[in-house]
Amino acid sequence: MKIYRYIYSLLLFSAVTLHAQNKDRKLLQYGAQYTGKRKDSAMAKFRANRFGQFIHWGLYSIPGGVWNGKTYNYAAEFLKSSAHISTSTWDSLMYQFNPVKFDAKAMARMAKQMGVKYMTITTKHHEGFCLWPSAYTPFNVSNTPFKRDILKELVEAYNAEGIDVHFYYSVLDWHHPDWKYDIKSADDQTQFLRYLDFAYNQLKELATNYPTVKCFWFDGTWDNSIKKNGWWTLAVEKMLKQVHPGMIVNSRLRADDYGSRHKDSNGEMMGDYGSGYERKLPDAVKDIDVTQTDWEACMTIPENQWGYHKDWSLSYVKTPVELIEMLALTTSLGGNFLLNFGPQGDGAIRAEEKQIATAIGEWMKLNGEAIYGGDYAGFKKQDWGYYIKKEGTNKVYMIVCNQPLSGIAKVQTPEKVKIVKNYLLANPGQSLQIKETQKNQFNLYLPPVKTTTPYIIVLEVENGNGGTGQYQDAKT
Ligand code: H76
Repeated sequence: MKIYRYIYSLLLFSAVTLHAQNKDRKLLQYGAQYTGKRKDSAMAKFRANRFGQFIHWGLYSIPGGVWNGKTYNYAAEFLKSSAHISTSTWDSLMYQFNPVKFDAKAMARMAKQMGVKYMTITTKHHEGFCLWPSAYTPFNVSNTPFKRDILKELVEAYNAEGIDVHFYYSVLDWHHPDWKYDIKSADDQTQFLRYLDFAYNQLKELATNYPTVKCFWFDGTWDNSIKKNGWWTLAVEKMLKQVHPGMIVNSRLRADDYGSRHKDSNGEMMGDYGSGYERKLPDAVKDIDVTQTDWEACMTIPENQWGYHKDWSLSYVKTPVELIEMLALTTSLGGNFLLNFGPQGDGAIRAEEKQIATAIGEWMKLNGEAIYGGDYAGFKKQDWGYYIKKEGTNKVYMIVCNQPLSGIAKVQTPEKVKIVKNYLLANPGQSLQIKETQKNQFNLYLPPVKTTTPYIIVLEVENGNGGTGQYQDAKT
């Protein structure tokens, strides 16, 4: 009898909470289109790629943060704003745009060597200048001394190296006369609708004329004007997916009926992956909820420079090992890591970026198998570094970033996970001694380190009880 009453009260309780949830749920026309992660092959490829190269290149690459002899220690692609330069003066930079050292094939080779599987290029940044010969504005590369379709050359060169290409597109546009930051009258909306039409046409043009593009990375969508026109963001998502089934868009594109961004008013992520982590990463202990959706973090090498800035000594510049650790952390939480490069105004890649690319590439060559197709492993985070589970295998990689002075790496296995084998990725013949210390807890005895970059221990796991079970939890 008791059990029936229990079941009955459970049913009653869940019926009541369900009802309450439904009542609180807002009916949305422009909210999330689905929940959870996409399961199709295009998204699986995006996810398995894990490591990408961001490229910021535009007219801002010419002054490189310096205007009339004065250096502005602010993001170089924001120089127009930080140095208070008029739109007509800024726009006339296009007549100086002649990147004679631009070599798409060399850039793609560098990216390949670095180990990225995709590249995201700024087709148009906030300044409004287009790297492709758009039919919708003369403010594009075909009207510069250089004339060539830079976007096409990049897409072809990267695709030839087997690297996917994604397009960054800024909705915010400092050049277009119909762009508005807010809508305060019917006239404002009429004007802004002209802008939205323009941007929609450009996006359709990009998706159609560069049909291998896999993903659109939207930016500059945070103003009230967009929040009040959430319908447009869904229209764009739908149009791009109509042009190419499998197309991927970031959450930053989207606003819903109430102006809620990234996540709709019911808390569901919009678009196909979260793109809120910019120049910062989640906390590997506190923020594991990021693993519930696909996501990507984008990162600069200096503190806050995306476009080329002449003087990197003005801010902290990350080392290759710091960047590798960021890549490992991101992968361990089921995210993608997009590392930014800012080519010079003449099209060359600065020496610092080349060195960083080389160093990361050397590491990726030996250790990349833990990154590609890597995912959240469900193990408790330990101080020595990060766990990465390899999709479709029985392997869990331990990326050791901090060598413990004890010489011991602690491992706590999740329920029903049994370690059957361990070895160094760099030397599969070498297994480490492992000792069970408590229930589901183990010590791995580490080799003395000779390396100055993170190294990897591979665990082969199977379903089963983690330990011998001889240790009981204390009763307290
Ligand atoms: C603020 C801002 C923009 N978002 C980054 C991805 C860069 O494009 C930066 O200019």
